Amino acid sequence: MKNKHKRYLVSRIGVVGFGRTGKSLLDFLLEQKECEHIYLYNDTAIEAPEETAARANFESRGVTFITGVSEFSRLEEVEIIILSPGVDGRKERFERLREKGIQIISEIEFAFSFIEAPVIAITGTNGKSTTVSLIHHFLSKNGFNSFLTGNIGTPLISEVKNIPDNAVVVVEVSSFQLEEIAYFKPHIAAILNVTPDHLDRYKSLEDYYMAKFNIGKNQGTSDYLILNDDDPYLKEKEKHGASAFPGAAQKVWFSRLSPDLTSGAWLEGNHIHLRVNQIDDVISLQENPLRGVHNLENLLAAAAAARLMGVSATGIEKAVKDFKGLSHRMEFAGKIGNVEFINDSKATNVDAALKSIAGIDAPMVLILGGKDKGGDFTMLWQTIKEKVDHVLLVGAAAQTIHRQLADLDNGQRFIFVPDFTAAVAEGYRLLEKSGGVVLLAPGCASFDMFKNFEHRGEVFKEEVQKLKGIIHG
Ligand code: UMA
Repeated sequence: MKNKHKRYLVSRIGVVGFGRTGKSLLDFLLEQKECEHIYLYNDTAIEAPEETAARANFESRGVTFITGVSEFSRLEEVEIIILSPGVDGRKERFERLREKGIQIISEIEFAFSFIEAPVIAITGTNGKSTTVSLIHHFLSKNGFNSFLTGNIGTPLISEVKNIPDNAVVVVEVSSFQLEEIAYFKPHIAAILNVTPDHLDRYKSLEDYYMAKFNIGKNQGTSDYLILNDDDPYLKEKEKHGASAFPGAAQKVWFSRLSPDLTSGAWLEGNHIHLRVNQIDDVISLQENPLRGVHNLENLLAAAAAARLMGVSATGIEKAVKDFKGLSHRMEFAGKIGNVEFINDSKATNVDAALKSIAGIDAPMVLILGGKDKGGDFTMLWQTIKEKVDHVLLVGAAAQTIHRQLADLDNGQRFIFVPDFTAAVAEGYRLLEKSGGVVLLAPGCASFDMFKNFEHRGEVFKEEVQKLKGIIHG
């Protein structure tokens, strides 16, 4: 085992959070002989039947469970703590542990210490999952042994032992995962965009954006950082010169709107023009299956990353054609008569909802609401006014959204609905005569009513199918 692999293997190690990440970390740590005492801390009790079974299994393998905030100080017994992304390591309680000399790292930092293969890491407020999936598809279709992991759903640590040195690791990283990194160093990184999100966790937008900028902080001059030239914040930062972005990577800019970039990736009509390392390539998007302008940005970033990794332009062009879009991202959820239902449950913040709405040109009913993350819904007003006939408000944030938006329109467009059964039925009723699109682009997290955004999207699709059954008998 190489030295860097040993960096975090200590005798007394703690994992915080008993979700997907925590469980994968425990599985991995139990196989490491250096880790003699493994602790799992979770703020809340572990009570759901499937969770208690998982806990019993880990306990039988030697893991010590500590649950409940009153027990937090027992983490003082460990040398290193690995955090799940949902756990905010910048809170005072973790500061106190740091003062006692305990090292606190994120799961991607830990997992990275075991990886020799090149890593492509993608962050950004929106578009991350589609972009990593595109890159993975471009690589896999062109003979690369690519692994797709991270925030998209599979913790990086769960793949580590399967990754040979000649593979390429494509990892979606969230700002949460980037908060506690020390050596994490992708060969190719991208910041797709930065717009307001997660303001329930961050003190300010700047604070949130800086967490994302961490992605490049360890990159050297032979690495690449792909950046969005159309993003006002990133563009403004660029004016600060070499110090604008942490790290020393070569910058590769992409743009959907400016055909006058002198290098990087940009759109020319229905083509992507790539100029990386002084080589020009053109990729046709004639058979691009992805809906929405935001997906053009994802394609530009993905094409640049794949090309930098050595995939040919022809190879990328061929792969674009048979890329299957992801579930819950502008996904076709069914059609009843002339009413089409689109599931964009992954639009969990205001900016993502804005882009979803902008991508549709038809009479529209929008389903908005869920768990508010401190979003500014007034940002939606202009687009709603131009494109949306009615807004159905659902979930815990319904009143907040109504307060922010209703004054602007005497409340005319807004209808409260109790659940998704009612939202689907009402959306259909409103568009039954004219035809159009019922768009689920909630602009909020899902945790008020659902397990996660996937669950919310599945329920939406089921409700559409149920209504279809009722109407068509
Ligand atoms: N917990 C605590 N204390 C806290 C917070 C959580 O004890 O302060 C416990 C919870 O009780 C629970 C566990 O931690 O038992 C959950 O941990 P987690 O929230 O980190 O969830 P995981 O299941 O490990 O999933 C995480 C990511 N979740 C979050 O970032 C919130 C998943 O991203 C990711 O797919 C997964 O790791 C694998 O890498 C989801 C997400 O919503 C999709 N991400 C955000 C986004 O995309 O906007 C960043």
